Amino acid sequence: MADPTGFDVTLIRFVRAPRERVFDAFVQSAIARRWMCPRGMSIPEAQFDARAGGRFRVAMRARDGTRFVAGGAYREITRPEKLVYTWRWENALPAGVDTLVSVVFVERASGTELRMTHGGFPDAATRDAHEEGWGSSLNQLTDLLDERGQAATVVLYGDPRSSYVRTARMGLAEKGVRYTLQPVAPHSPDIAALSPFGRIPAFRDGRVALFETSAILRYVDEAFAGPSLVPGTVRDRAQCEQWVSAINAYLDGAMIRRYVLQYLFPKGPGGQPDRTVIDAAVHDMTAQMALLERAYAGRDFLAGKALSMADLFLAPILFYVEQFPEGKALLGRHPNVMRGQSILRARASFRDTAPGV
Ligand SMILES: N[C@@H](CCC(=O)N[C@@H](CS)C(=O)NCC(=O)O)C(=O)O
Repeated sequence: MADPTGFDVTLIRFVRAPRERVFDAFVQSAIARRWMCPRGMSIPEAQFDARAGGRFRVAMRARDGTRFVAGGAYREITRPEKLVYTWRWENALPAGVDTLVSVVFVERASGTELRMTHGGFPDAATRDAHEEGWGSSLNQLTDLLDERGQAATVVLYGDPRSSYVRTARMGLAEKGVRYTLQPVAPHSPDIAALSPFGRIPAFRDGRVALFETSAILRYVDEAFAGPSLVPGTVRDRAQCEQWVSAINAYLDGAMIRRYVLQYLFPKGPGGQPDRTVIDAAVHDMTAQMALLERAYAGRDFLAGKALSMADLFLAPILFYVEQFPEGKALLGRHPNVMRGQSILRARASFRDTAPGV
């Protein structure tokens, strides 16, 4: 078991899959290479010789090409109940030190409870790094074996009518990530636990919890395979960031908060939309739309040559703007913006996330 003088990681996970399958995922190379690394990494090489005295070796590759190689020897193999093996990094911390992994597989009514200990780390920092790494790896194991796939682990919290929630949903759809949508309202207790400002969306991937749509999309982009949500060049990436930031800081304020919400939740005399507020918002929106019109001149996307996070932030906002008279007229006078929006609106990620209002 774990070294009493060392620092240990203990993780308990429920996977909705038969115990034999979960056990085999730890010892069969073809399966292990599909999950035994943190999200965003890949496994170019894996050999598992799971028999008494046998060894394993697994090479992980990060996106920047850095390789991390671990290997070890089996100490106990009791299929499908228990597995104990040593773990030694060739080139990561703690380098050249044997640590010990012990996994107990407990059969439950609808799946398997996995109790894992990785023990014997020399300090809290390496223990914490392994806790995060295993947490992320076990997310991938769940993706692979659980009948709900990624939706067992990846959860988006928020009302699907929210433009920001739609942005996050579109990003998940563009990446091809399955997820569970928990339809919760801003400032509800569920959201308060995840998002200190009470705003939606919030996000969870196993033990990783995030708030702020751009942070959620950054994570989704790097943690999962699929087309990139940020452009490939330095200039285009910066331009994408510029638009995400401007949409968050200025466009959302005028277009959604001061314009659309004034129609949806009128605050004027007699329960009508407040004209003063709407007129002032339309004034600002006019300048913003002119800016977008120039940005879309001769191009289909806000940054680079393909869809990016910037487009995902803008499309749900302009969808709402177009539902109300001044917004519809304004968009009608900006053909470049409308061309960009028609391209976005034809995508499954946009169609499948229609807010239904
Ligand atoms: N900066 C946040 C903004 C999110 C946001 O404002 N969401 C709206 C719904 S579209 C919300 O939660 N509103 C509640 C409120 O303003 O208190 C993000 O990017 O996620």
